[in-house]
Amino acid sequence: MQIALWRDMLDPYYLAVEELLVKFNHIISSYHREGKYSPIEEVNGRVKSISSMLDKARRKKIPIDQLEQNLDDIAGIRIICQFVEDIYKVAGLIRTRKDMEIKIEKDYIANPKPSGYRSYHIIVWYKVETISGTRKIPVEIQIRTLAMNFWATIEHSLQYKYRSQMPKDLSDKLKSSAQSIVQLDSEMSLVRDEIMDAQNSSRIRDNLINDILNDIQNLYKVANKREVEKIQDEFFKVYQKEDIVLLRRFSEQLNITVEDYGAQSL
Ligand code: 0O2
Repeated sequence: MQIALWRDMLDPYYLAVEELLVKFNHIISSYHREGKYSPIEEVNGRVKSISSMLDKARRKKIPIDQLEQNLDDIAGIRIICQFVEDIYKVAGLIRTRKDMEIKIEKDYIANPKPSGYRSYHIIVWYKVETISGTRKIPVEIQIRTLAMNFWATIEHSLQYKYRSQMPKDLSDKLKSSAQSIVQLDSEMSLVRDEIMDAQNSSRIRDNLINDILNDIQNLYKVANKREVEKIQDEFFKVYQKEDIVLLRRFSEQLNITVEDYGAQSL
């Protein structure tokens, strides 16, 4: 593969990353729209830089013209979760999808790397449609908690700085801080239900307020202005009471008014 053609070679990988980001972000927003806790906190993706591909090829003694056949992480997606349990939920979710075919799974949570690295990796086959036809390419999906990601980001920068010569006291410190991350993740798991409840309530409240404001705006187009202003004043009173039950009741009553006016889909 000539260097000049690398941009063409990478094109399908860019497409795969873009499409997968849309799909995983859609999963997050679907959970949120239903007022539910999302096992995915955030997602990001990248196509491996050419210099990082060259470094890896040199490290693993891969001939430059065989990079595509030998590198599974040219396209990479990173899914960040709040809790370890969510990681396995997301892995299960990926296994059920028809648009991703599992190639390899690596559980570095059950079997951490000697460095202390923890994360769940799934390499999937993913099809993209290009102007030259369908391409089936591997994509590496790394799934980890916020805490694991914090550790991996710091450790990765230090690895980059020291290459293969990380001072022993530093690598010992990283190994011991990896243990603290295990501890942190397991303590957070103990309060997972409580945290999920709190986040769900806040999301349900946000959704209710959004629905109410949408309804008021729709009514404004068709109903008597004074009546709408009265509804709005009532809403502010209910809103200030900070009571989700009252807010839900208000939203249900408002729905009936909106239906009476036929203003649901304005
Ligand atoms: P970068 O710069 O992040 O892209 P294998 O052939 O399966 O033995 P491979 O392909 O390196 O080896 O797979 P592995 O070991 O599952 O690692 C894939 C990616 O996981 C790495 O890509 C890193 O992103 C991450 N990773 C693995 N081990 C560590 C680690 O000890 N610390 C950190 N911070 N990340 C790690 P790259 O290409 O090595 O790096």
